[in-house]
Amino acid sequence: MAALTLIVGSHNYSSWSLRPWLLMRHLGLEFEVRQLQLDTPAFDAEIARVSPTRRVPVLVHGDLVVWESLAICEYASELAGGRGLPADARLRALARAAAAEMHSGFGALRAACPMNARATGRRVPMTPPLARDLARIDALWSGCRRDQGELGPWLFGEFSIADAMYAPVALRVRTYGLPLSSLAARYLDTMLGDPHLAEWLDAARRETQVIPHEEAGAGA
Ligand SMILES: N[C@@H](CCC(=O)N[C@@H](CS)C(=O)NCC(=O)O)C(=O)O
Repeated sequence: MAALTLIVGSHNYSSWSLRPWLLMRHLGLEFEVRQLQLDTPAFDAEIARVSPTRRVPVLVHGDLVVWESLAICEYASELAGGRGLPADARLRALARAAAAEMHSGFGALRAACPMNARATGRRVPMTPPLARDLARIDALWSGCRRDQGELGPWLFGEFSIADAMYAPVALRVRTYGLPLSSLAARYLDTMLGDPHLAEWLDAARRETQVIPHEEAGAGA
């Protein structure tokens, strides 16, 4: 198999990079990571050479270049023989719906609470749009726990693309102290206890880069 290279942004800030990276780690795929720190001259100089959208993440597999985090996750799942999605067709449809909902939605959460993996103790105002996004996330997480809890600790039992998509949301809940129901908080604990996520967090803590416009809720 040709070498797989995942090009990612800053560990601390690049939520879209975290998603396929975490899935690929869970799938046990061998891959190299190339990092382009966001918001730097090096990023601007390099990104157009590797990404048609000038964004990360990008997966390079031989002469194949896959952009868009969700497409990378789907391709990684295929490389792993379909792991990363539930074997059951109905659950697979629901996992894909949950993943797509994250990929295309939750604009208020993403705008108010940028991923800042290493930060804790941040606070932002709870506006109605943010509360609506959070309520929907809570309903999804707790519904999955209720319906699939006996299959395993993740949203659809085993770790899937859906979990990869919500990993940055879990980090946002932690950073900004967002409130969750007890059932949804159980899923949060599973995610925050994940050893692969801990590896990404360690890398984020070692980074010294600070992007001021991504630093929300400090001193609030
Ligand atoms: N829809 C894209 C979003 C990718 C994206 O916005 N990536 C950000 C980093 S998290 C980026 O590359 N930003 C650099 C820029 O816009 O200059 C995906 O799912 O991969």
